[in-house]
Amino acid sequence: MKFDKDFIFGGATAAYQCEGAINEDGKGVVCWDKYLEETNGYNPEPASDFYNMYKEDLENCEKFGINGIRISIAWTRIFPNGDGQVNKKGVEHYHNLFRECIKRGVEPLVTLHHFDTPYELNKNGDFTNKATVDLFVRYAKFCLKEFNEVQKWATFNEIWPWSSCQYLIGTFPPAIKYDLEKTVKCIHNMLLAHAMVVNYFKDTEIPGEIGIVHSLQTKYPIDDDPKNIDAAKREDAITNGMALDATYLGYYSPETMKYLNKIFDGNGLSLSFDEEDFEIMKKAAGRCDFLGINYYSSQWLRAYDGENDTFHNGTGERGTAKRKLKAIAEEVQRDDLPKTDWDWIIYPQGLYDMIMRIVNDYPNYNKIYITENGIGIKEELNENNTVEDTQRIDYVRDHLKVVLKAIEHGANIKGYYLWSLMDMFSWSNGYNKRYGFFFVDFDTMKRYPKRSAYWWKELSQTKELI
Ligand code: BGP
Repeated sequence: MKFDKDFIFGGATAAYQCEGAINEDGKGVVCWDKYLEETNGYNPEPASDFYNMYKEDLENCEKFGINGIRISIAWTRIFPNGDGQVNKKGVEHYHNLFRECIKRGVEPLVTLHHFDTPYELNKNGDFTNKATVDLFVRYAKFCLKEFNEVQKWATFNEIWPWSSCQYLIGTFPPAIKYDLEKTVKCIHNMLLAHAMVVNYFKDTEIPGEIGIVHSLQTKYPIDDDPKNIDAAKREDAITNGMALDATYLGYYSPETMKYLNKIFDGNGLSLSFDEEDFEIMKKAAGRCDFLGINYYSSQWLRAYDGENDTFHNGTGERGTAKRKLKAIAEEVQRDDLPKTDWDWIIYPQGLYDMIMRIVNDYPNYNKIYITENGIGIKEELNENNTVEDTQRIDYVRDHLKVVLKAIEHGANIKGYYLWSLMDMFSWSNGYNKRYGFFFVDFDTMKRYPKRSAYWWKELSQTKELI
């Protein structure tokens, strides 16, 4: 059970969740700035202070064998309002950060949009508005040309969660609930923006790789009742099918359209897309260098035709999550499987099933990185100034085992980035859901390696999973 010598043993971050410095050096306003305080009651400042402490974090990476880092650029540091003039200080900051990565032997994989749309653009409809697509493409082109230290680019992080949390579940700003039309429009326009950026990257022959990061959970029917099988397919079509089809086919397959139409019919709506968008998507479909998979959990589903009814467990109080979506599906909590305090079922086999589905159904996927995987735990420092996070080690080991199995069965997987490199805040769950290799004391900003960091160091040296 060994990884190749060029396998990336990485750690993942996202600008808004770790940088802090939200008003420094000309940064513009992000849709979360006010929203977080007002609705969730916690502050994005100073987060993990990565803006000022990145040198220390990268030094830790080097010390602990972490040879890759997922970073996102904050759009509002480059174009403070999403539009207009370039903010030189923001540009300079990311040059310094990327240079430091290279100096430490920690290769950056850089995401252009990780849930942090500029406030004004989010207010005007986020990606449901095609004006945002054009502005995103402008910002992306600027970054791709400017930051030539970067060899690995991802356009978006998690189009489905970003769209559905804004417009369906209502846990991300502007917190609109149960608007299916907006949700699907947002997904589609982001997939279109991705394709436009990929085409630009390839047409202008920018060196390096470009890809996209999708959140992919396997959707299983709770039993073999045809109605429940149908529900799992509906859920799959809107969460996974749209994203994978657009990325690798350049259109939505007849199967995906069949289940999307069932969802829309069941909600008394009709579905349509601009045909010319598919021309752009088709051109990009074979040109995507890698797929980033974010995987935490899978879902079991049964048919549901009642009214929408959801509850987000953002506090880690077990058994409180609820998700029933009209004419899509109801999530069934399987009590026979382990889960986290936030009701996320732990199921590594779901990652294996997803990888093999991609390998079989989308043979032009090229290459996969596991761009996020990890477990959120309520943790405290012990008397030895560390955290004995054996639960995290077990979680990661079990997921890496299926990664190795998938590689053995023909999947081209080239790296794994733990979510998260160090502790940071979670969008809708606050600061007590910790994921990092490094414990962050949010009062002093001091970092402490957890047991998992030592385990990772050994793994990245030996490449052997035991
Ligand atoms: C992904 C996001 C990350 C991160 C992670 C953990 O969806 O890309 O930004 O937050 O999930 O999720 P959570 O913070 O909800 O626990």
